[in-house]
Order: sequence, then C-alpha cells, then structure tokens
Amino acid sequence: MTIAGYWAWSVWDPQDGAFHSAQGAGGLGFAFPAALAAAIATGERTFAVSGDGGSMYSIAELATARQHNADITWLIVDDGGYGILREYMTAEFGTATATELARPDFAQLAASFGIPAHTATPDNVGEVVAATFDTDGPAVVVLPAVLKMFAPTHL
Ligand SMILES: Cc1ncc(C[n+]2csc(CCOP(=O)(O)OP(=O)(O)O)c2C)c(N)n1
Ligand SMILES: [Mg+2]
Repeated sequence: MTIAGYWAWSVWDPQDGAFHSAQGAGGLGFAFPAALAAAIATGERTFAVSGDGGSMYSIAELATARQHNADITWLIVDDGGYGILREYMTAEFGTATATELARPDFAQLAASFGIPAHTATPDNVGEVVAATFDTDGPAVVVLPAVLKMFAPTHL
C-alpha cells in the first residue's frame, strides 16, 4: 500500500516472475514480511516495495532478514509521510493534516542491522535495485521521492 505499489498493481509487467499486492485487503505492512517469507521459502530473491509510513509496520523483520541471510531487496520510497493521504486531502480540501511523519533514516537503520543499504534517486533507482540482485543476502534501497498517484486506480 504505497503510491509506487498502486502504479505497479496497474501497469507493472512481472514477466516471468510473480507479483503480490495488498491492494485488495489494503493493510499497510504486508510487503516486506510477505516477500521475506517468500524469499526464505523459495530460496529465490524477492523484491518488496513499501512507503516510509508502511515500512514502519514491519521494521522488526530487518532482524529476520539478517538472521536468515534472506535474499530480499526492500525498496522504501520515502516521501516524508502518508503520501497518498496527503494527496487525497490536498485534492479535496486544498490542504492536508496529520500526514507528515517523524521517521528514521532508513538507510542508517538498515545498516545498523548489518544490512547493506543504498540511497537512490529517481534516475538511478532501477540500476541500484538491479545491482542488489547480484548480491547475497538482504539489501535495502531508500528512494527519497514524492510520487504522484496513478489516478485510474482510484476512479
Ligand atoms: C494497517 C493500516 N493502517 C492504515 C491504513 C491507511 N492508509 C492507507 S495508505 C496510507 C499511507 C501510507 O503511507 P506510506 O506507506 O508512506 O506510502 P505513500 O502513500 O506515502 O506512498 C495509510 C495510513 C491502512 N491501509 N492499513
Ligand atoms: Mg510515504
């Protein structure tokens, strides 16, 4: 449940891979633990995408990822808060309230668990994520960026 996930749910082609989303149930915090379980169960690298808000629901799983040396890449899109709610409120009322969040430095937090962490930009995030697929064990990629909603998802 993050803006990048709404885009992916609508337009991302997983090609030979599988794709799971919490879009139906709508619960924040699903992506990382679900992808972690898949990585451990299959032995194949998985890729999870969360927002900064949703990632805070499953930070503890960084320890699980480290402990099992799970082949997982976790992309955290950090837009400073509950971005989709910010966008809804601003569109409807011209301003948003209670959407801006105090939050950790996610790269430093991941590194403190002994997990390699990278900070990316919108221009190089594809390369940075792809490079983690050639590594062993968990990796975290943080993308500081404000993404816009894929509007047709919400019509
Ligand atoms: C368990 C749970 N709590 C609250 C919500 C309501 N909710 C839906 S999206 C959202 C904001 C998520 O923020 P973030 O993870 O940072 O993603 P962004 O919208 O910024 O891309 C919230 C609070 C929810 N869907 N599930
Ligand atoms: Mg956010």
